[in-house]
Amino acid sequence: MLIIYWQVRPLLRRVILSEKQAQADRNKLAESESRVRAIVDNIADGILIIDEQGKIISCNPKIVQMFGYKEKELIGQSVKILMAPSYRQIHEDDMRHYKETGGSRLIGQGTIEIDGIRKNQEIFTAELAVAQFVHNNKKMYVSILRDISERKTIENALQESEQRFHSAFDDAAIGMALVSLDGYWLKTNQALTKITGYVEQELLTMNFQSITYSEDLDKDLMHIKQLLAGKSNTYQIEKRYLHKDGHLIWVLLSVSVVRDKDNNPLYFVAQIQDIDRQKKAEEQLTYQAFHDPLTGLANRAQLEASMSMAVANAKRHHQMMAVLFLDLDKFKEINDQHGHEAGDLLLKHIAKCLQTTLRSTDIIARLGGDEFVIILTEINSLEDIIAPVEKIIYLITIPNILKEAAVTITTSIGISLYPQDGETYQELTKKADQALYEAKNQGRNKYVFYNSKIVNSLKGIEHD
Ligand code: GH3
Ligand code: MG
Repeated sequence: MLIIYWQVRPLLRRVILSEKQAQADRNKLAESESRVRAIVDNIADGILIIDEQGKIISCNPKIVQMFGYKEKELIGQSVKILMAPSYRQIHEDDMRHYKETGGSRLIGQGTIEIDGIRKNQEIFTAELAVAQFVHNNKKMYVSILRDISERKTIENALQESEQRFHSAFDDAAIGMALVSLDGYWLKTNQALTKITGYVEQELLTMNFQSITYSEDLDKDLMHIKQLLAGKSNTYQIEKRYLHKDGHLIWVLLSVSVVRDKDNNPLYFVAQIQDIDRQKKAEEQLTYQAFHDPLTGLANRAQLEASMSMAVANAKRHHQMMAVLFLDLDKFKEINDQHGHEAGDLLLKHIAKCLQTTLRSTDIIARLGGDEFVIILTEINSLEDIIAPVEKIIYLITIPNILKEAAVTITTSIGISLYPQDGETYQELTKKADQALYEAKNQGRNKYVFYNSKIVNSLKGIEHD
């Protein structure tokens, strides 16, 4: 018995060992299977096993969740139940190809985008990858599906917003541009090419400095410096560009800086509005507010402002000034004899004559009618007053040809002095007007100082 035992012992041992081994292998397989099952059940992608005829053999919970069918509703069904009509055709073509050649065209393609259809008929975009394997000598397919409808919605929204930005940029009624940190145009729109006269290809080779009017460049650069230093987020200025054909054009420029997530500046976004017409109209209005429309000389408002400045300047430099009040003699008769138009021509001629005779530092204004006021600045002697006054009287007297008739006119002038006769516009013009009245009384075509005593004393100073 013992002998027999010793003889079969190695065999028994082998049997026991191999049974142990088989048990260990079974355990290992079960472990591995449960590991795979856990992965398949919990993976974020849907997994379908399909046979050669396209029938669903098995699916994981994610497929159930993705398509809204119960597992038992899917098993044994054609996979077409999960395909939107748009994709069914592709699938049928593939199946036909498979029958003819024995190979699926979908295999080895990586992932493709398909339209899936849920039980509630909602169509959604999914990513599909297909692999082939053999089970019990039968070819099978494993399809891995990922619902990307949310990603697609975001992608579409992004694309739409990008398109909206592009059309808002390209078709904007005002000029728009992206500008590099060193001032080069990176992208410009149609409206900007209209404002500047340059086409986009030309602008893209230039920087904004080269078309900025030199007088406006410093203020622009100062704002950019502040923007880059983070002292402000945007700035807005009125400035002038040099149009391609050479003329200046006023624009309202609004600039902001785009920064990366670390707050480093990337580029500028500029909005450029053509305000040339408003600006010119504004300039015209300002001009009209301060000038006499007939002669272009300063009007009363401008005279008042200029005289305040001249007084302040004379005070600072301890200088004298003379205020001359001119009124043409018997001007009404010119109008009566030659017509109002001829009278206008004469007024314009006199304005020109005054402008060419006096220094650029002197101020000449027409108060209306045949009245003019002149301020002679930087007076150092009586001669500095008398010489131009006598010259004016002489030049106005020279006959003029108006409408083919020789016209002669004279003028009377009243003179007040700063600081002796007053220090304000009101005082000085009032006293000059009083002196003018005196000149008219004394027979016209002459000048009279408001205060002859001062003139005498000035003469005395001169003689000393
Ligand atoms: P006097 O020597 O006293 O100054 O006599 P005058 O005729 O010049 O009288 P006054 O200065 O009082 O009148 C100025 C005249 O100027 C009155 C008006 O007929 C005329 N006048 C006023 N404005 C205009 C104008 O814009 N154009 C023309 N042509 N004449 C004007
Ligand atoms: Mg007059």
